[in-house]
Amino acid sequence: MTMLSFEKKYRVRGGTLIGGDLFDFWIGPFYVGFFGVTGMLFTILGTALIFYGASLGNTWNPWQISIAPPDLSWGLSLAPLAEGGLWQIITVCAIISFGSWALREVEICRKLGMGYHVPFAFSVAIFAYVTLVVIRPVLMGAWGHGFPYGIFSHLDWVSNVGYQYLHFHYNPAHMLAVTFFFTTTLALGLHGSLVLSSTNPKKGETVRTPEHEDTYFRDLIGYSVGTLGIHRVGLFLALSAGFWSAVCIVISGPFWTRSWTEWWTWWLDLPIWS
Ligand code: 07D
Ligand code: 07D
Ligand code: U10
Repeated sequence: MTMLSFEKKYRVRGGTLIGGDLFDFWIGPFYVGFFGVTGMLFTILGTALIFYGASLGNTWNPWQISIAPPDLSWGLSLAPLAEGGLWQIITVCAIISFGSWALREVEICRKLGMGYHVPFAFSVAIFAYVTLVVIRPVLMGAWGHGFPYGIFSHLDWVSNVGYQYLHFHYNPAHMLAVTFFFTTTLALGLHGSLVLSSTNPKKGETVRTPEHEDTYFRDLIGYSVGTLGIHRVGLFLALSAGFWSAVCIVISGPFWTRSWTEWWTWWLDLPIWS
């Protein structure tokens, strides 16, 4: 079935979570839905507020624009717009937009009768973001612990927060997250190259079967996880990377305030050494 006739067959009403038939239509290639409308509204509002915040600042250089969270002295209260209030409203807009995007994904899954794997996966990214700008600041008692919205300023935040704990590489959850990120790229590198090597042959040669793919890895490392299995492994690795990232930052401050190098003294304190 060509793509267009497939879309005609499946672009029918139903499966919405909210709003019934109200926004159950497509604009060009995009499914709209109730959450397409909320997503669009809050994206436009959030972006407009970033532009407003930029207009209050002293640069229009896109690399340097930055919307900072309130000063720590504001604690968990609402700050005036120009002193971090904008950051607070933009954060709310961002959370509603990302949430709407995830729920629009859910509605598309329901329409197509598919599993909810994609929205579940995106929810892990949203969880990491919410950990940075809501959960950790609330646990530490001030919105000022969130990161600023700017291309370079958010890098400064990561570096500064890293050095507050002297050596962020010694954070054990950061180690796990980094290892999962690296392993994800290894897995995608192996998967992409294996699939292309068997299904994209030179002119005149035949496409190889999944048995070829299985046998390749049996010959090489003695085991093949299988053609479905590699997608489970990939999803697990990628989501673990995001999950342990959220853990590594939420424990820094709320649960560990000293240098991460010091955390490892538990090893020297083990009774077996004495
Ligand atoms: C390729 C999908 C497309 C998405 C893109 C991002 C915007 C922001 C807004 C000026 C993989 C679109 C960007 C809409 C413009 C304003 C106000 C996804 C792909 C192309 N970061 N970060 C980047 C975000 C955090 C860190 C780039 C967002 C944390 C480091 C881009 C968030 C920490 C480096 C960007 C976020 C952190 C970057 C490329 C949210 C820890 C880089 C991103 C909402 C996670 C790299 C100049 C990319 C860079 C980079 C966006 C959060 C660290 C601007 C939207 C606070 C160390 N980040 N980031 O490709 O070049 O992602 O920075 O949480 O080195 Mg960041
Ligand atoms: C938060 C993004 C969510 C995005 C969403 C979607 C739009 C729409 C529209 C394109 C989580 C947004 C969508 C805006 C766009 C269109 C149309 C993803 C998020 C919801 N670190 N470190 C991490 C490494 C060091 C430090 C994570 C490596 C130093 C701090 C990851 C190295 C110090 C924090 C990671 C390294 C330090 C981190 C980031 C190497 C600094 C965090 C990935 C090789 C001196 C952050 C939750 C992530 C974190 C984090 C990797 C070095 C500090 C594991 C590989 C030693 C303070 N670091 N790091 O979290 O855990 O993605 O955040 O040196 O806060 Mg680190
Ligand atoms: C995978 C795969 C696989 C495939 C695949 C893929 C994974 C094996 C079969 C997919 C992978 C790829 C294609 C590879 C490339 C992808 C990446 C590298 C990932 C990164 C992606 C990007 C950088 C692209 C990002 C682009 C995005 C997010 C699209 C942007 C579009 C929008 C923002 C529009 C969204 C639409 C919405 C929300 C609804 C519809 C709305 C409109 C059309 C606009 C009009 C709005 C309305 C009508 C709503 C009303 C609005 C109101 C009321 C607002 C009013 C405003 C006021 C100001 C009042 O495994 O298989 O192959 O392909």
